[in-house]
Amino acid sequence: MTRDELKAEMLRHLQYSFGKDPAHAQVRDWRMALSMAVRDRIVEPWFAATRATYSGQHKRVYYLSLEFLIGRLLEDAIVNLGLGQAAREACAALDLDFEAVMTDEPDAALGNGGLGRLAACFLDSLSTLSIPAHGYGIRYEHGLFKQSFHEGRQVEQAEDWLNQPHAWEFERAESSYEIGFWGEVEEKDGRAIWHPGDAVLARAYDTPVIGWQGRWANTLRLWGAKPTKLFDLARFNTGDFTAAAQPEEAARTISRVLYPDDTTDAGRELRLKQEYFFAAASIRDILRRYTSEYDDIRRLPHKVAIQLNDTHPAIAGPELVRILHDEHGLAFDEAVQIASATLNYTNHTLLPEALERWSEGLMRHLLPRHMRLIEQIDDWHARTTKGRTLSAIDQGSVKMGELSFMLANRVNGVSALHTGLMKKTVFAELDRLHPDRIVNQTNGVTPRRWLLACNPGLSGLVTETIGTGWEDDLERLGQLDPHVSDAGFRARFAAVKRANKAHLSDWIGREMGISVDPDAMFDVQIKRIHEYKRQLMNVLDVIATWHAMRGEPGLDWVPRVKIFGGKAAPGYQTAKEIIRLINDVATVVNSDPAIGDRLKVVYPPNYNVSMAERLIPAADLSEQISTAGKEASGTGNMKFALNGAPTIGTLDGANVEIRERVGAGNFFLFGLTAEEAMARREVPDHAGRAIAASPELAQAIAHLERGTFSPGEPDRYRHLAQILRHHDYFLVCSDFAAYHAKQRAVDAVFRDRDAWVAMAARNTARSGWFSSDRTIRSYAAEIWDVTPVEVGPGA
Ligand code: 26Q
Repeated sequence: MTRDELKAEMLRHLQYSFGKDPAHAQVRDWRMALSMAVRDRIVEPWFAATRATYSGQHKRVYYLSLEFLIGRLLEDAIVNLGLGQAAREACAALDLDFEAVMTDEPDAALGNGGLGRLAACFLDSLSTLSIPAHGYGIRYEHGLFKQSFHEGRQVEQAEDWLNQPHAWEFERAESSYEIGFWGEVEEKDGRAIWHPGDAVLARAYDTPVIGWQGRWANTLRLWGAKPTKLFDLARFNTGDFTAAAQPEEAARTISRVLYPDDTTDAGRELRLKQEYFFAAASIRDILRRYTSEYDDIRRLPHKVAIQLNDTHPAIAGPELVRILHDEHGLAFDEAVQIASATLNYTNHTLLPEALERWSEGLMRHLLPRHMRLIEQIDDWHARTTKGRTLSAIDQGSVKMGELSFMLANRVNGVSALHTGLMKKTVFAELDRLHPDRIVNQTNGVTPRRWLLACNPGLSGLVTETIGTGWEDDLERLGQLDPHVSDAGFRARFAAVKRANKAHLSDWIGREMGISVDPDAMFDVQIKRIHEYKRQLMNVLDVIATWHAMRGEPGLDWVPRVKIFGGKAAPGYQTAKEIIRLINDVATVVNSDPAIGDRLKVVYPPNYNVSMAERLIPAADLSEQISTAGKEASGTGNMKFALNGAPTIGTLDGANVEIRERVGAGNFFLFGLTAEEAMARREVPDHAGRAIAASPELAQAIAHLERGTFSPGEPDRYRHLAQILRHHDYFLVCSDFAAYHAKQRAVDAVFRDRDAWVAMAARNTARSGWFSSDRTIRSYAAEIWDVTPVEVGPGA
């Protein structure tokens, strides 16, 4: 598509789709016009993919996830369709600021963090690999809350992405299912019939997901909740208008908000309703599609593979058994066998507080038929495995991890270390009973968004050096490796990073009013705020460094900009104290004349996917410092390495595999291993001993206790100090000295510019394996038993 064609299409949409005169159009109107012009190019490959899947009777993959953190979609579509240049030029010809048009789009923040972003990267790779697939989720009216800081404290505001025009979805009023809740189960002639007490409608909204070069498009189908009867006319006519609207309100509540909690027990009943609502609608839709094509329901696993993204959609298992047994009349054991040959489960965390459990009472009340089936599934498992000591029902609650495991063909972890720990800890007994069921699938990230689109400077250099083709064959980045010893290549690599940093410095100046030196080291930690991710250790290192700088202002310090980004779950008090501390430390450090430009702390509010796209290309150092054994994988770690930022990190999650691939000499390792961490927790007063052994740490904690960063309220950080001294489960104190020392090693390498650039470039050259295309190929071969559909040349 040429510039002129695209421009003409934009003008046509502006006029006929939106009824706007170009003379009066705002940025938003132009953004919509461009989006529609681009969207039109997706529809044909989308239809062609559907036709090819039907006519070839290909097996389909269904990815069920309560979160899809997809971010902005316009740039993604432009990049995948190869319309970058045409779009830039068309905007220029219309006298539009291309950047402004692109950044007008709100992020679709239908997720909390890693698990939701992984689902989005997987959709991109499934389309790129032309694997017939659907993502299924909820169309939340309000995505993840907006974060702002008031006097350093996190304040949450409702997010409102649907309030702005949205170009990418197609509402499918004809695809609606009635989803029941509550009620009774009637036994009749040996069969169970569930009579729900209440129901809502699940209505489909489809977003096409275009793959690389527009060869294939899959569908993300999100469910919105609607009332079964719109509105109580009788009540309305009596004048009780509020009561008349009540059924609609009640139903809509189900798809109103994303749970902003990625760890702890959250909003019981509504959360379970959400889970059943979307799982049941998805299962119904999958079976409708299957039965429209095939007669024999027993062959379901030959044509359908369902992936459960953590246990959040786990109730899909009992729902599938219910339909096969109660509605299709299959024997119970056969129904369970078919369901478990179709379903697979990915575990994303071993933290006990994040493993879902539902009270048996609530489950029986809300889903009476399902609760009985869960009991039967539990009995069936005991019967068929002799694993009688093991149960999915325990002390009045249903353990969704165990239930998902029992009903799965394959269960996977998300990094080698995490999968090993699954086998050793939470699922040890189930693994013994089913030794082939647990498999590892190390996470990956899409190189289209996380290199090509977000880092045009570096992707341009890559293409000039090794040619195109790496975008969907990322291992080809390995061909950069020999160029790293070429001083000319290193200089160009350094120039790209410098330009990205200058660009980010401008943004930080504009948005935050903080001036930072683009030649300083940009040291970045961006992720949800959580004790196990140890932002607290990072900020203690800032305090220690600041203290040392004040003591010896004459030393030749390596200038650093410490960048933080991330949200805390609204009910997670300790995480919120850590946020406040980072902001308080920033206030003191950034205005300290003794420090000047040598240390800055920058914490932009409302970290999201778009902000990650801005920060990662400009990073020098990637902070991946979780307590070993606690971060299942991490995916930010992969994005940084790919964009040429070496890691300072522990042997946790996928860090282990990153270090193996980029080479130990290009990774700053420190800290206890997962095994050592477990042993250390048993040592009496391990924190006290670590504090006594590290004057820097003792001094930093003393600053917290003295109120150095909270003048006027010296007690503000007492609680954090208490945790460090007496309840340091995440071993911040035990790892601090090693971390602080390793940061000085980082300084030393950074000082040697050439050595640093070589290390950074090797990170890019050796990160090809972390493409989500590799991950999806591996799921396809080892879990789903599907192969890519052959397609002709694309757009
Ligand atoms: C549980 C119960 C009740 C309500 C909510 C939840 C809940 C919600 C979200 C529990 C966990 C999550 C999200 C977890 C998550 O994002 N895990 C991350 O997954 C990534 C992809 O595999 C990994 O890279 C990260 O290591 C892991 O933390």
